[in-house]
Amino acid sequence: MTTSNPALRNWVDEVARHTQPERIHWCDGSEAENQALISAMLTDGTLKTLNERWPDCYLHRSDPNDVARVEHVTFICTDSEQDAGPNNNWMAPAEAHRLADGLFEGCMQGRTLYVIPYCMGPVDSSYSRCGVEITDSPYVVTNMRIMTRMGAAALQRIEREGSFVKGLHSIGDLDPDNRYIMHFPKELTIKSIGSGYGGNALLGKKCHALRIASYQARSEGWLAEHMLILGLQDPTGRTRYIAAAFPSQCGKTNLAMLVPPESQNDWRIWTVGDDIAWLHPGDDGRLYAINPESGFFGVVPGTGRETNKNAFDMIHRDTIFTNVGLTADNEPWWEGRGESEPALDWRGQPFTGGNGDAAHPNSRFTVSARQNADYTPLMDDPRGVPISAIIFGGRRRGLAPLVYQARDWQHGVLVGASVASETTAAAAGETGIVRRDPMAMKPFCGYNFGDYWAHWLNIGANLSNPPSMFHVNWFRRDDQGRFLWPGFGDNLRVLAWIIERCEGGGRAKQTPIGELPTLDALDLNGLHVPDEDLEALLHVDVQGWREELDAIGKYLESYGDRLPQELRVEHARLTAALR
Ligand code: GTP
Ligand code: SPV
Ligand code: MN
Repeated sequence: MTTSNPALRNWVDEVARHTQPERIHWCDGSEAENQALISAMLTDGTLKTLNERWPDCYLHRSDPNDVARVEHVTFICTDSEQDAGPNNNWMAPAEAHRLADGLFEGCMQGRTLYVIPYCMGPVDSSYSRCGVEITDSPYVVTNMRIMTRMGAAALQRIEREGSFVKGLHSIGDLDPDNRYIMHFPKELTIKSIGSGYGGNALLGKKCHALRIASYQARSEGWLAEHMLILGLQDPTGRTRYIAAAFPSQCGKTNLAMLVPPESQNDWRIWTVGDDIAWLHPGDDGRLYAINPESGFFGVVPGTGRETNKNAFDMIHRDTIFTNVGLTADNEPWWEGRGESEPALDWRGQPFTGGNGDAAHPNSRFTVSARQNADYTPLMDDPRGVPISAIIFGGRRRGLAPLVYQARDWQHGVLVGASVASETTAAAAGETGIVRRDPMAMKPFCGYNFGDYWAHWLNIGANLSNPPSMFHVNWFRRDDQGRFLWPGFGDNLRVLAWIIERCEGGGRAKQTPIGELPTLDALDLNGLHVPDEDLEALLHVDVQGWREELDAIGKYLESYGDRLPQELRVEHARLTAALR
């Protein structure tokens, strides 16, 4: 196989001359191709089979120094440093190319170069965008086949349209000192070397669908966001769609496929997406969302029958597990699985209980979205789904209440820009540190956050029927560290209030930070939350918020003259309300 597109042909030739692979394979995405890759990976130990209760499931162990995204070596290479902004690491494009090209030189000797044409979004949608990833990792190929529309149909679209994002990837020598994830937004180019893990290596995901796409979206009038998309069908059968931005490992996958509690089992959830949303203004003045992905690369630990039954069930067949433990009878094991015991940890070492986690805290499953019991064919609708509410959230043990509503879009943009959350194992580095993570996009926005907030304000100003905006926090704790809110399926109780608010109903009280449910507003039928916990969850700590507003103000001002004036006005308004 090859291509009629000269730009693609030339690029593959040029990369092959430079990286010197032993052979070149153009991926067609077929089942036969996938099976051949899996057999080869089973032979060389890249993948391991699991026992017969886990049909067509495999375990992959990544290099122990390569288990998460690496933000400190992720670069946005715009001409001017200002355009990347204080939210990104910046390198001049020429210097970045020189550095990357040096590392890529001859790096595929003895390996196969795979050419992966893919489409982010339904192949027949005008909102979708194509890319081609070149990689020397067959593990990346099998993951990209699940996560994107990969192969012949994508290549046909590329040949028809002529444009595509170029993503060059090699696992290199896996030396952390030789690891770089570089983005050249103007050239629609990504160069990633030295990692075989997740968002560092599956270039369609964070590199293309967020960093490059957010940059493109700004000039084209849409938004590329780190958001889940779900449909919420109420007992009358009416479905509304919401999009929610939570930072990495803060509950998107879980919310996107939540199982309603017993007392609300006449509600139904439809999962449209669990990680990325591309949002476009529609002709009717509403915002429409597509999920550019076709699978889930989800956090394994915590996935249990009680917490996330849909995810638990869907990962029992046709699933790639990365960095989980193993039981003595060769089943995958992770913290929160709730059955049996680990014999080996994620490195393949005997598990003694004293040497940390059995599954790595950022261990992941890769699975087709079609295996989810809440799958909806609307995932493949080229028009996307109309969004009624946008929800921001973070992981915070204090301060941020369970839920509050922003007055309007402009206030909502300030709420999104102010998101703070504890760091998690999704990225290398210390966990549990509260940091600003605006719109959950801190690691993913391909340009200056000041310009990004201006773009958000602009999008909202041009919508005659914009989504309502909210903030949630499922992660409030008491002094002993116990979660105050049960979370998971019970989060539906909060979503139901949000939908009521969107339709002009729902009991709410005015507070300086926004509108909160009154103590009797949430449907808590069948749930026991002690009164004092509910009061704490729905309390606005005015002194704490004054300090928070100070910190937010300083953070926003660090964007200098790129900070939109509207956010200064909103911030001043909130500060006054808290006085
Ligand atoms: P990325 O894939 O990294 O973008 O993460 P995500 O936002 O999809 O997070 P995910 O749903 O995988 O959840 C991350 C962790 O938080 C898992 O261990 C979950 O079990 C846990 N979690 C999710 N929702 C809740 C909740 O409502 N309450 C509590 N306490 N934990 C939750
Ligand atoms: C995240 O870290 O937000 C993820 C996993 O969804 S990764 O694809 O590795 O970015
Ligand atoms: Mn994510």
